[in-house]
Amino acid sequence: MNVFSTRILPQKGIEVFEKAGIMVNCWRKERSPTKQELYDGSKNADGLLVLGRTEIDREFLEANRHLKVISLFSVGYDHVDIKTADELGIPVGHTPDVLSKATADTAFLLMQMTARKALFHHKRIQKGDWAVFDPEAGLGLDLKDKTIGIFGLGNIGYEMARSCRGAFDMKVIYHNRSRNEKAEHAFQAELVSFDELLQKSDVISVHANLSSETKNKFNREAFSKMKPSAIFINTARGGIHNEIDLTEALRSGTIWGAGLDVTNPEPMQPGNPLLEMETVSVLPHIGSATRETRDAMAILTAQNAIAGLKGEPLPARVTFSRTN
Ligand code: 8YV
Repeated sequence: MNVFSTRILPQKGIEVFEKAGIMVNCWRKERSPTKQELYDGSKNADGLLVLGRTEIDREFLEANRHLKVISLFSVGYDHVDIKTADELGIPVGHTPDVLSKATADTAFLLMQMTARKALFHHKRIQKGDWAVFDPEAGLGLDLKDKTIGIFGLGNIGYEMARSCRGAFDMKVIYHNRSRNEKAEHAFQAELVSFDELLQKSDVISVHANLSSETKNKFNREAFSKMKPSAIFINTARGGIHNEIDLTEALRSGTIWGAGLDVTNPEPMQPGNPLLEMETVSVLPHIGSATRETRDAMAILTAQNAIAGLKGEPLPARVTFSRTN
């Protein structure tokens, strides 16, 4: 048996395949495969590994019904038509849990970088602008005792809440489809309406899936309800915020700052006005990018694929009923 992988899978994952006697045919070019190249690679494969956000749509699935499994190297699955995969009986695996801490750490990092204008100060030094001491210059905001609003409190949101609570004694409020009793118990987290989240949070951190429910959720209207001192953090998917509205909200002082690991569109292009703002920090979608986390993701990606190839239940499967 063999699988086609849309990028080079980290060695730890390759080793799991080797032990199982399964060949991995990795796409080795610097860019992702085109649609045709994806079809060509999948044609004679028993399984498909999707690294990155290559779109897997209905047309592809219908043309590749022979696939025994599709294994995603990501927790997010917005690039895959899960409903059609379910209908065709192709199980789809993903990598939850193993990347929760690393992704939450990225949100926590962006929150601090933004609150203290870290990138702005770094750029100043690069320009030779380490000015004489001025007690009023380049000031940031404290986080101690402020309110963190978590939009989407699953495992990643939980880890972010834990860090905010532990490091800064922040009050935790959250907006979610259902109650998270574990977080309520651990951090006295309070479930609030979306409007309350906007109005009461000093920092809002997005940890939801991109879906028809969350797409464009943080738009002009939403930003207008936030505090002028608020910081917006997104490490989930760029499609959840409207970037034109966000840029305008920052420019006009409707909100204070933003920290983004995901942008809309991706990649963000050089010259984007957000990159010039003092209170904005942008990272190139590196939420899960640590050695340990990427290794764990590679292993789980391999385990999901192998289970699918053997016709066994996947350790971490996404199904349409779970996504809706
Ligand atoms: C991945 C991610 O690095 O897990 C996710 O949903 O966004 C990242 O961890 C990215 O999707 C590459 O597959």
